Amino acid sequence: MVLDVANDDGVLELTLDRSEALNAFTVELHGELRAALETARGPEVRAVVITGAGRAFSAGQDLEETRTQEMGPGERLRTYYNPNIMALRTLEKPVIAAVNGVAAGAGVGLALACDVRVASERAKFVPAFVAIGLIPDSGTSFFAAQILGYARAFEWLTSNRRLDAEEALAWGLVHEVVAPEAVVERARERARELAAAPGEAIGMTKRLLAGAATAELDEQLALESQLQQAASEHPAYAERVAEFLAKQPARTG
Ligand code: LHQ
Repeated sequence: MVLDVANDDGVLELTLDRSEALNAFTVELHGELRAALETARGPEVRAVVITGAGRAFSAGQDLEETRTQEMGPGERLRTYYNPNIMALRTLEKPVIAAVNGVAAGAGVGLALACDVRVASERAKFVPAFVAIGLIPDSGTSFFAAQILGYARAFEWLTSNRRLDAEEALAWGLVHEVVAPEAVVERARERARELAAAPGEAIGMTKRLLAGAATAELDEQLALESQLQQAASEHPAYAERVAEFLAKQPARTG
C-alpha cells in the first residue's frame, strides 16, 4: 500500500506514503488514490484530508518510473492524473490539503485541486515542470491562473521559484500556515467543522464556484436559483432557520 486511508467520524484521511521518493506519483499510487476517491463518494464520508508521509507533500511524477516505462506524458496524464483531478473537483464534499512539506510538479497540481490548503511552516511550492522542459499539468495551469491571476501565475510557473509558506499565504495560495507538528491536526479540525455543516449546501457551493469563472451571469443566477430551491428542501434548512429564530447560539459549522 502506498496510500494510507483512515476514516474517522466522516473525515476520510488520505496519506501519500512513498516517503523514500518524497511521495512521488507512481501508477500504483494513482490507482490507490482513485479507489479512495471513489470511497469518498459514499454517504459515510463528509470531508477529505490529503497529506503526505515524511517531509514532503508530493514531488509530482516519479521520474524513476518515467525512465523505466514507455508511456508518454500525454497518455500518462489522460490515464492516471486527469481522472483523479476530476474526481477531486467533482466530489461535492470539502477536500482539505495538509501541505506538510515540499510540493513539486503534479504535487502542486494536487494541492491546488483541493478546496482548502493548510500549510506547514516548512511547506514549499515548487513548479518543477518548466525546469525539466515540461508544462504545468494536473490542473496546475488552470488552478494557478484561477487562484493567482495571470501575472503571478506566469511569473511563478516559468521561473520555477520555490514559494515558501509565508509567501504562499500572502499570495492567497494557502489559507493558513501552522507549525509543522500541527498541520495535519489543523486540517482535520477544519475537515471536522465542515463535516458538521450542512453537506448538501457545501457540495452545491463547490459546484457553483467551479463553474463561476466561465459562466455568464444570467446562467449563474439561474443555477443559483435552482440549487437554492434544492438546498431549501433539505431538512438542514428548516432546522437551522428554526434555531436562528429561537435565538440559539450560532453554530460554527
Ligand atoms: C524523487 C522525486 C521524483 C523520483 C525527489 N521522482 N524520486 C506528469 C506526467 C508525466 C510525465 C512527467 O511529469 C508529470 C508531472 C510532473 O510532476 S513533472 C515534475 C516532476 N517532479 C520534479 O521534477 C521534482 C523533482 N524533485 C525535486 O526537484 C526535488 O526533489 C524537490 C524540490 C521536490 C525536493 O528537493 P530536496 O528537498 O532537496 O530533496 P531531494 O532532491 O534530495 O530528494 C529526496 C529523495 O527523493 C531523493 O532520493 P535519494 O535516494 O537521493 O534520497 C530524490 O531522488 C527523490 N525524489 N523527487 N519526482
